[in-house]
Amino acid sequence: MTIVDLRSDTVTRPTPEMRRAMYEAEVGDDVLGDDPTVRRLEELAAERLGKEAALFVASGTMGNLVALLTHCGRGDEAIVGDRSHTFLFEQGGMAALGGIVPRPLPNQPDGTIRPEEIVAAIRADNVHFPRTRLVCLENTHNMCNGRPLTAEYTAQVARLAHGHGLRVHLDGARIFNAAAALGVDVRELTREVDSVMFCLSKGLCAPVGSLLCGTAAFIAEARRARKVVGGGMRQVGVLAAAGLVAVEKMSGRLAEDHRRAHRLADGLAAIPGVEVEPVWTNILYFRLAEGVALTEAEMVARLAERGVLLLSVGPGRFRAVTHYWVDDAGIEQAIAAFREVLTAA
Ligand code: TLP
Repeated sequence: MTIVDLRSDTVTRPTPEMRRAMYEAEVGDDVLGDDPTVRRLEELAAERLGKEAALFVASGTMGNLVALLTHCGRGDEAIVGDRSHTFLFEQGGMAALGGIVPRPLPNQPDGTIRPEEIVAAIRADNVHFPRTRLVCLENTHNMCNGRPLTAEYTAQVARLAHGHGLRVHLDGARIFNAAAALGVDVRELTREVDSVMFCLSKGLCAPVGSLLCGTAAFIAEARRARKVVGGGMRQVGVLAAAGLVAVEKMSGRLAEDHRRAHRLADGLAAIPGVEVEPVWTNILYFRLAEGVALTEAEMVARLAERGVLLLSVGPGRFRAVTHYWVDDAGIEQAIAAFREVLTAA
């Protein structure tokens, strides 16, 4: 039976071309600055994201943490969306490891934070208050239906933040999905932000790694922060080699995953008992209608028996994510499996 793994785009395995590149990678000690493959990847990432420099890190979580540690000192405050990955799913690392105070503001359903709420949250200079240093945005917004933030919104937030002496960090784990969905060059989405992290290991299929991009001075400091969290890696060109293929070959094909997510949404919407939420990129959330006599665990298990894997993400709610290793036949298999499971229920 073919397995259609829709749990996340993080399940993507490296392509054969990546494995060959990994095997053949030229390597050196990257902490000493000697790994030519890592250097090439960092240069390529900086160039593609429109920034001066970039830093290869082990994961998206590490990239966001290193960015926070570099922008903020202990006791500083960072404005974050209350549904952002950084706030919800990174163990509060900014606070636990960096002494940085998260200031969560409501994420609107479209993934934005209202500019006026950002301005209102900025602390006055007062001995009682932490100092507001940073605004964090997320594009695409995972928990807000994978919705892309527009270049205009990002620029608006950056300008108002800069006007108040704050910096802006962008969790761009899926920034190439945002660019594909909006039909813009990725640089349009990153131009005004001070730092951006993007992941190689999600829709781009690399096995490991993320890049943090910003000014040369910021990246030099971030290199120190990466070292203190144990992220200084040695002959890591074996991983960067896959990352080069990811950026060069995989970043341009994501619209295909979006098309399949829409097809899956249309297929599921036609099945009684399924309530599909809007789809913007490769992330699809849906609910089971009231009256469907299946627990979340039963639903996941019955689909798994039919080779279809997805995640339950709350009462009656599920997430399915399309990616390189799910083709058109996989989408049809998933729709057929849903129909069977829900007809039997
Ligand atoms: N997201 C994962 C899970 O952690 C939820 C997923 O399956 O979607 N920023 C965003 C927006 C993310 O979605 C993720 C991972 C990260 C950061 C963290 O990346 P990693 O897993 O590489 O630390």
